[in-house]
Amino acid sequence: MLTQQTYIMLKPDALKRQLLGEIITRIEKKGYQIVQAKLMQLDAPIIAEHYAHLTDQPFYPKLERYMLSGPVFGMVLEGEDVIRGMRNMMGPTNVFEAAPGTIRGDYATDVTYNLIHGSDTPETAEAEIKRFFG
Ligand code: RTP
Repeated sequence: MLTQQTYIMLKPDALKRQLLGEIITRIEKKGYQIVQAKLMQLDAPIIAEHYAHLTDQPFYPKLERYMLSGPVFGMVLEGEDVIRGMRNMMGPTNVFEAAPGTIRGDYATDVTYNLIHGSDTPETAEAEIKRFFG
């Protein structure tokens, strides 16, 4: 048993496309618990902190515009091996590699506008939960 927590963020396109309920239903049906959740409008500094590993990438301005384009829905999920489990449910960043049945594979058609973020390691999960929930 490896009960852990992860930070999941439904990005602005998920809210604009009214996919919040659909994605949350999948998470609940899988068996993960939502232990914290809130709607947030991010600003440029917190986006730069969250995507610090990408700020020098040519696509960063597009990523920043996307993340500023509307509210996001942040959640802390708890469950057994939930970090890996959610990354599997999300599918890879590149939507063209995301298999049907994954969230990105079923609903996203673009590498940037890919609906959802999930922590990739226990260390980033801890930092991200602290960043967005204090
Ligand atoms: P996330 O942090 O959002 O879960 O995404 P990830 O780990 O799957 O991927 P990462 O490489 O950290 O990229 C973060 C987000 O940047 C956008 N992106 N655009 N080539 C591009 O235009 C490009 N590459 C990445 C995506 O929104 C990605 O989720």
